[in-house]
Amino acid sequence: MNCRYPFINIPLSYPYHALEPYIDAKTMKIHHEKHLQGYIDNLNLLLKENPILQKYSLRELLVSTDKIPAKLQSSIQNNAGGVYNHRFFFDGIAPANQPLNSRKFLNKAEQQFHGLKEMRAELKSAALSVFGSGYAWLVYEKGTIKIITTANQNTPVLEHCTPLLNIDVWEHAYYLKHYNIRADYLDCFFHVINWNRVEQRYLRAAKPSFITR
Ligand code: MN3
Repeated sequence: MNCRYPFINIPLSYPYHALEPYIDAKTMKIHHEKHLQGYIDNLNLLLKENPILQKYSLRELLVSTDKIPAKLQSSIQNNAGGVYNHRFFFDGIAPANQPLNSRKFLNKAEQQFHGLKEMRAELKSAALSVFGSGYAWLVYEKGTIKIITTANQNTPVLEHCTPLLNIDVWEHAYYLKHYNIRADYLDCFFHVINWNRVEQRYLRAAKPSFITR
């Protein structure tokens, strides 16, 4: 994984049309080749102009805000956040109906939210509650799965929790297919969650020896 300057746009592990009919190929292509690419280009430019920051990984740029000069903090947050959030997003989805290898995460979620339907409803209502642009997330923190939201390209507080899944609710993620109807996009999104990836992230985070990094 390319996690240091210069950042490159890694090809997705599936073709753009692979998530049809739930997410259309055109939306996927523009999202990956224009939106994510834009954040990568802006981040590279920022680091080119500020070589002192080139030694930091993507994660360090987001977590070690004390090392970032005050005047650069919001541009770094927006652009490093845009790269992190989008890579995480594209890696958390996959063609529908993938066989699930293990159900440890889903069993935990079922137990915690009194059912998967309930977890999904809560996640959907969190995603609908994001005013303007942002993300809804499943995160793991201190033994618990939580649902949170972030605005713009903000990331969860990575020192304290491990992200398991994010839903991009910027309009560019769904406007071509669903126009302004975010709820319809969310119903489609639930078909393309890569539960095996969520499971891997969860198992890694839930290991007693796991240290967030
Ligand atoms: Mn996006």
